[in-house]
Amino acid sequence: MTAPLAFEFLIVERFGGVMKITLNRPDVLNSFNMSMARELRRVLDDARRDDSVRAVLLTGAGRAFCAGQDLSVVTPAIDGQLDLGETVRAAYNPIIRAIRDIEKPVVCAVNGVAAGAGANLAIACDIVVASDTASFIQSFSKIGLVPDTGGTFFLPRTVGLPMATAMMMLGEKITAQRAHDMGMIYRVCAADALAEESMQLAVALAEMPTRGIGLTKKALNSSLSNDLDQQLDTEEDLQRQAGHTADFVEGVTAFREKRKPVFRGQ
Ligand code: T3D
Repeated sequence: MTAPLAFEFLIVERFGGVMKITLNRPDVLNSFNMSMARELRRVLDDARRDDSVRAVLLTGAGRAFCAGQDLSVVTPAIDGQLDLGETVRAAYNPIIRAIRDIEKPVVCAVNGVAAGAGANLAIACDIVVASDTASFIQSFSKIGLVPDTGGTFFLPRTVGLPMATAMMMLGEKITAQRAHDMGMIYRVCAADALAEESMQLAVALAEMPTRGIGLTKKALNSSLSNDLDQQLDTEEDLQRQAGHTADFVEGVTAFREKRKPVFRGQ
C-alpha cells in the first residue's frame, strides 16, 4: 500500500493497481456536500488519467455507505430561489458520467445503508458487492424529490420497470440479500468479510487485460441505448481495437504455452 493522498472528505489509497476511495463523512452517514462531490469527481479523473490505476474500489467509512445529499445544507423554500437541478448538474451528474466513462472496472463495496443519491451511486458502478447488513433506499420520494444520480436509468434496467417503480415511489428499505435476489447487485457477503472480498475482487480485476475490460465496459454502455444492428457494429469495432492490444497477444501466447498470462493493461 502506498501513502494515502490528501482529501478532506475522502480517503484515497493505492494497493498496487487498485485505487481505493472511501467516502469519509461517517458522522452524517457519508452524505454528500458539494466538496465531497467535487473531490470524488476529481479523484475519478485522476484514476482515469493514471495508467497505473487498473481498477477502482469505492466504499464508505463507518456504518453507512452513503445517505445521499447532505440535507443539513439544503434550505427548502418555495420562493423559486433554490435550484436543486443545479446541485444535480454540478455534483451528481459529473460523478456518474465519470464512473461510466472510465475504461476501467469500478467495484462498489456497500458497507451499510445506501440511500438516495448514495443508492444510485452504488448501482452506477460496474460490480456491486454488499455486506449482509447493508440496505438500499430510494428515499427521494419520502422528501418529495425525484430519484437522480442516474437511478431512473440504471434501476429499471437492472430490476425491471415494475420493481423500480415500486422502489422509487414507496422508498422502502431493500436488504442487500433482496437486492441480490432481484439482480440489482453482484454479491452479498458477511459484514466482516466485505473489505477483504471486495479488495480481492478489485485486485483480480486490476490484474486482468485492462484495455479489453475497458472496451467491454464501452460495449455494455452502448448496449443500453443501441438497437441490435448498432450493437453488432459496436462489437465489431471494439473487437478490432481489442485485437490490437498487447494483452491480447499475451493472453493467446500464454494459452498456447500453457502458462499463466501476465497482463500489463496495455
Ligand atoms: O440537492 C439536493 O437536495 C438534490 C439532490 C438530492 C439527492 C438525494 O440524495 S435526496 C435524498 C437524501 N437522503 C435522504 O433522504 C436520506 C436521509 N437519511 C435517512 O433516511 C436515514 O438517516 C437513513 C435511512 C439513511 C439511516 O437511518 P439510521 O436510523 O440508520 O440513521 P440516522 O439516525 O437517521 O442518521 C444518523 C446520523 O446521520 C443523524 O445525525 P445525528 O442525529 O446523529 O446528529 C442523521 O441526521 C445523519 N444523516 C443521515 N442522513 C443524512 C444525515 N445528515 C444529513 N443528510 C443526510 N442525508
